[in-house]
Order: sequence, then C-alpha cells, then structure tokens
Amino acid sequence: MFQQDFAWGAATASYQIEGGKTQGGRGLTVWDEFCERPGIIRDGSSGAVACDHYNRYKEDVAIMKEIGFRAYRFSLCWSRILPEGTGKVNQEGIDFYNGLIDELLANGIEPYVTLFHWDYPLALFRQGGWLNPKSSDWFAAYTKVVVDAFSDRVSHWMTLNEPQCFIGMGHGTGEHAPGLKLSNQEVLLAGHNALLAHGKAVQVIREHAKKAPQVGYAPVGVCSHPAVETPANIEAARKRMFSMENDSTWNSVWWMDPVLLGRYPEDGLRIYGDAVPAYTQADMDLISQPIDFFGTNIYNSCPIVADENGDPAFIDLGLGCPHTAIEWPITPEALYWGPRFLYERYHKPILITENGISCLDYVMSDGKVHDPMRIDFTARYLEQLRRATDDGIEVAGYFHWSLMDNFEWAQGYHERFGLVHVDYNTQKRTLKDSAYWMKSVIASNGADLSMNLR
Ligand code: GCO
Repeated sequence: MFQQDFAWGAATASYQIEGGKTQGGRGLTVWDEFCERPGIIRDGSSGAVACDHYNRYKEDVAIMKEIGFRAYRFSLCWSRILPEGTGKVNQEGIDFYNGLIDELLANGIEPYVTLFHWDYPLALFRQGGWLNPKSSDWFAAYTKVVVDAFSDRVSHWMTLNEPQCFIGMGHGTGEHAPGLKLSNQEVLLAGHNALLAHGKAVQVIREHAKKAPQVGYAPVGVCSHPAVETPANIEAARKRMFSMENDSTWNSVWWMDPVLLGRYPEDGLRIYGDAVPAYTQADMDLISQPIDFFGTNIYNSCPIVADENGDPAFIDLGLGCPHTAIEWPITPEALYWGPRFLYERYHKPILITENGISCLDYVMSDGKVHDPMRIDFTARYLEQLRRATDDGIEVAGYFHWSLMDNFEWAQGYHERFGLVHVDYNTQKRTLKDSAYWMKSVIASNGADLSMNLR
C-alpha cells in the first residue's frame, strides 16, 4: 500500500508549458536561442507559446483539482525572475509564480518547485554559463531570491532536473540547448559546477526558508533490473545500475554519488581519467549537503542477467518489444528495482519525480481522447512501485509526466506525454481517459489500479 500522505502529482517544466516568451519582463533562455537555429527542432517549433500556461494557469490548476492531484511539480523560469540571470529582479515574474502558488494552495495542491529545468538564462550563458567558475554563485543568488519570495508557502524544493541531460546533451552531444559539443574535460567541469550549484542552493534553502523545507534533487534514474529474479541476477543488475561502462554522461552514479555519498564513483574517476576537473574535499562536502528526499525520473530500465563470472550481461528485450511512441521500452519493473536499488544505496525516501509515456493521442470522433496504452502503462508501473512500498522501500510520492501535452525539447510538439490533450491551435484542453482513470487511482490512494480499458 502507498502511505496515507503519498504525494500523488503531475509534473511539468517552465519552458515546456509556460509560453509567454516575451511577456511579463521574461529574459531570454538558451532554449529560446536554440529553437531559432534552422532544422534543430523536429517540427521547427519552440516554447514561445507552448501551452500558454503563463496566461492559463488558473484553468490548469482547476484541471489538476478535477483529477484530484494532491501535489504539482513545476519548475521556475530563472530568467522570468532574473531576466539577466543575476542582478535586477523582475517583479512581474515573482507575481506570476505567486499567483500560481496561491492558486495551487487555494485548491489544496502542494507545490513542489524545481529550481532549474534546463531553461538557463541566455545572458549568463554568454558569460560562460555552467563553465564559468561563478556559475554556482549565480545559482545560489537566484535561489536566495526565490526562497525569499516563495518559501513562506513552498516547502518542497528540487534543485536540478536531470544533469545527465542538460550537461550531457546540452554541452556534450549538442542535441539540447545550448547545443555545445565540448571536450569531456569541459563537460565534466560544467557538471562539477552544476553539482556545486546544487550544494549551494541546498545551503541557501536551509538557511533562509521561512517554512521548514524538504529539499531534493531530480536526476535521471538510469536503471537496471534482473531479467529473472534470482539472487545472482539481482546482484548483477545492482552492479550494472551503479557502474559506468563508458565515458558518456548517461549514467546514475556520476551524478548521484557526489550528492548522496560525497564522492565521485571510483570507476568513473578511472574511466574519465584526466578529464575529471580538479576538485577539493571541500567541494564534495558542499555538494553532499544533506537532502531530505531522493527525487528521480524513471521511465524504463535494462534487463540484466549474471554471466558465468557473476558480472552483468544485457538481455535483449526482443524483436517488437513493447515500446512507446517516442520509442522508449516499456519495462514496469523499473519502478520496483530502481527505487529498491536507490533506497538500499542512498537510504533516502524516494520520490518518483517523473514517469510517463508518449502516445499517439488525438481527439477522436466522439470528442474524447482514448489512451488505453497510457492507462495500462501507468497501472503496471504503479503496481511495481506499490510492490516496492510493500517491501519496505520508503516511497514518498509519484509525479506523472506530464500533466498535459507540451513542448518535448528537440522533438517539438511531436510527442504527447500528457494526461490532458492540448490542441496547440486553440489551446483547448481535453482530459484523456487516463486523466479520469488517474482520478480513481488517487481516490483509492493507489489501492485500485483496475482498468476498464475502452
Ligand atoms: C526529461 C525531462 C522532461 C521530458 C520528459 C519526456 O526527463 O527528459 O525532465 O522534461 O519532457 O522526461 O522526455
């Protein structure tokens, strides 16, 4: 069973839903610039308008209320609050988030705030961005403005969303903004500065929050699970989940161990070698400022068996394996083994800060959006998460990605992850069947996951 105060929520991010690109004094972000590059976004779109949440947030909060969400995870657009990233505060930006927070609380919905979900201030990027040694101080100063403004009502905070992506894809492969293809040295330096920023933000929240804060972090959970649940396969899957096979940034441990254990993982230091930036124990002490919960985004995991030496060996998911519209595998075991392995390693309550599925949704001839795949997917993943709680893993909540269809980064609007369909031409919201199903799940606190698939 899920705990009585389980945080049933939906998740979004500022650049993906707000729009209002030039409204209310907002400063430009690296994603605004990135989207203007020809051919970079699949459908040539941007988040300039997105779901127009900046102007429609009251309607969206009413939808959250209708579904019965107890919590809502959203991110703040740093440059809506500090248009230049530092310096002058934009009161209209503060006013917008005050309005959203007040609307949530008036509807009994707990705000869970992500400080940074990739929309980095363009003005700071032009000063070096995460490569600038001052970047963690910039982030700390931004956090102070936010905590002063909102911490009388907000008590749940996440610092960074998915450094694997905004560092790895934004600074290494160039698939995401700011579209850099840097050396490993520079990528890891940017990553180290981002981790320092996390630590400084935790310090600022602890020192200045008006309401007792619960502070967390939201890296991707790059997960593994035993293809067959034998002791050897379980150990092999655990070993793989917390190891690094190569020098890419797509892993769990390089981003989790510093924050939770105060050190970089040994095999990462070996694999990255000279690319590892110079750092001090003081850095690691700062980065590993205690946090209260371990937020993580889990969508799928790799099936593993133990080879003859007990080492992890991948099992192919097989031809035509179940997958989502964005071509991610469907592996519900991820929400048992990911939380279990993470809890056993880091001993922090687990918060699923993202989990969801992209489907080929559209408004059908009956005016409804039937999305049986999303219902089946979510039921199976929640069943596994419930199993984890039954096995004693402390799971504090589940945030479905996403509340509504939105701007899916380099894929533009091609992918639909929402429980609520958005017609981008009219901004009409339509609750999908899964939204009504989610309502019944929340009402039973996750006890009833039955599906009357249509
Ligand atoms: C992520 C991001 C979200 C994505 C979602 C679907 O995890 O990549 O946090 O912004 O939109 O995960 O890809």
